[in-house]
Amino acid sequence: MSRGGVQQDLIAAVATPPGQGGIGVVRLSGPGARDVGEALCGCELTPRRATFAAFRDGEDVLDEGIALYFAEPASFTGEDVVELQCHGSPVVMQQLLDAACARGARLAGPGEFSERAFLNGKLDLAQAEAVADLIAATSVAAARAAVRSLRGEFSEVVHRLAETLAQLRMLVEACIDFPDEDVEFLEEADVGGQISALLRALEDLRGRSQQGQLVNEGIHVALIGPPNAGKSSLLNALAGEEAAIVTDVPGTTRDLLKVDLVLSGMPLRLIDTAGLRDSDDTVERIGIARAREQADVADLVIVVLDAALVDAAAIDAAVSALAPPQGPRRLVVMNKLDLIADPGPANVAEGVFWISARTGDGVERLKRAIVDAAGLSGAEIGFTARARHLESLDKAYDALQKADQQLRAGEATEIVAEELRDGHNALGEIVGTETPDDLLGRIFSEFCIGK
Ligand SMILES: Nc1nc2c(ncn2[C@@H]2O[C@H](COP(=O)(O)OP(=O)(O)O)[C@@H](O)[C@H]2O)c(=O)[nH]1
Ligand SMILES: [Mg+2]
Repeated sequence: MSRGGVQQDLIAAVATPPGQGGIGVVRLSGPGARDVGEALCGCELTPRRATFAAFRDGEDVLDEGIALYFAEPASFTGEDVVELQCHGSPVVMQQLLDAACARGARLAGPGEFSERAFLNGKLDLAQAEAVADLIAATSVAAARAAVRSLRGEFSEVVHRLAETLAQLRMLVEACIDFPDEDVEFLEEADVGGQISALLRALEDLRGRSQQGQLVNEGIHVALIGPPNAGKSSLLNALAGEEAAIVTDVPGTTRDLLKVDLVLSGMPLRLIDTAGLRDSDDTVERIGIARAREQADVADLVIVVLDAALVDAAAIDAAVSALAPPQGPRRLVVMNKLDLIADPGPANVAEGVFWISARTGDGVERLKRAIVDAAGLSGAEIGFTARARHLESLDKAYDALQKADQQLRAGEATEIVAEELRDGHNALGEIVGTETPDDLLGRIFSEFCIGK
C-alpha cells in the first residue's frame, strides 16, 4: 500500500541525540546511499552485514567504526539505507555528515525517515506516530503502549473496522443502481444491524483510544480552590520539589504553573492555578479566569480547601460538586490536616481526602486516587493514541449514526451511502490512507531530525 511513486533523493542525518556519547549514528537513506556509504568506508558494503571500516573524507580518516547497509525494500524507510556507527563525537558526526553531503546527500528534515517509511508502505500513519510517541514517552506505561501501537495493534483494529465498512459501502452502493429493489435488499442484508455493530465497535475503540491518549499525552490535573488553601504547597508535595512559590500572602499564584511528573508509572501534568476570589488586581483577575478555564478543560480537577477554615456545609457543597453533570471529574482535598483534630468518621466521604501538604500526611493515598480517578490504574493500556485519532473516530461515529438514522427514516440509498463514505474516510485519516498532504506535513514536522 505504497503512497510513494515520487522519486526521492538521498538524505542524511545524525540519528543519535545531540551531544557527546559512546556511539553516534549517522544515517543515510535514498538512492545512492550505498555508493556514498562505500565511498566513506573505502570498501564494499554487503546488505545486513556489519563492516568494520575507517570512515574517510578523501585522504583524511575521520574515525573508525561499523557500517551497516540495508538494501531496499528491506529497511526502515524501504529505501537503501546506510548507518555509520562512529564514536559519539559531535565533531566526528558533523564531518561525516559534511562528507556525505559533499557526495550528493542533503540534510534530512524532521521526521523525514519516518515519512519515507510511511510513503513506502512500511508503516501506516498511526504506526509512524507511535514511533514519535515512543521516543517521547516519559513513563513505562506510555512506552509500552507506544510499542504496541508501533507494532500495529491500534492500526489493526482501525483497518478491520474500515474493511467491514468498505464491504458495507459496496453493498449499499450496489443498491443505488437498482432503486426498485433497494429497501428489501438492504433489509435482507441487515445493513441496519451491521451499522449498529460498527457503532458499538467504534464506541469501544474510542474508549480504549481515550485511555491511550491519556497515557500518551499525560493526564491534566488542575488544582483549584480559594487563595491560601495550599494548592501550591500540594503541587510541591506531589511533585517532590519546590516548583511553586508558597507564601501566606493570598494571591501569590497569579498565573498557571505546569509541572510534569510520573505517578505510579503514569505521566501527569499538574496545573497550579490562581486562588479563586474577587480581585481588583488586573493580573490576578486574568489568572483567575485562566484557573476557571482549567476547571473545565482538565482531565481531573482537585478542589483544595483549607480544612481549618471550612465548615461542614462547605464540605457538603464541595462534595455535591464532586460529580458535575458536565466537565471533568473532581476530587476534594481538605488540606492542613495538621492544624485540626482528627476529622472524624462523619467527615470521611468518598472522593474527599484529608491531607497535610506540610507534613505529607495523606499525600500517598491521594496520589493513588489521582491515578484511579483518571481511569488508568489496573487496566492494561492497550495502545497509545492521539487527539487527532479521537477526532477521526468521532467523525466516523457521527457519520455512521447519521447513516443509521437515514436508513431508519427510509431516506434515499444515495444519502446513506454518502454518510458511510464519510465514515470510511474518517477511519482512513487515522491510518493515513485518506490523509491530506498538509496534515502529513504537520504530523512529521513534529518528529525529531534523524527519525
Ligand atoms: N499548617 C499548614 N499550612 C499549610 C499547609 N499547606 C499550606 N500551608 C500554608 O498555607 C499558606 C498558603 O499556601 P499556598 O500553597 O501558597 O496556598 P495557595 O494560595 O492555595 O497556593 C502558606 O503559608 C503555606 O505554608 C498545610 O498542610 N499545613
Ligand atoms: Mg498558590
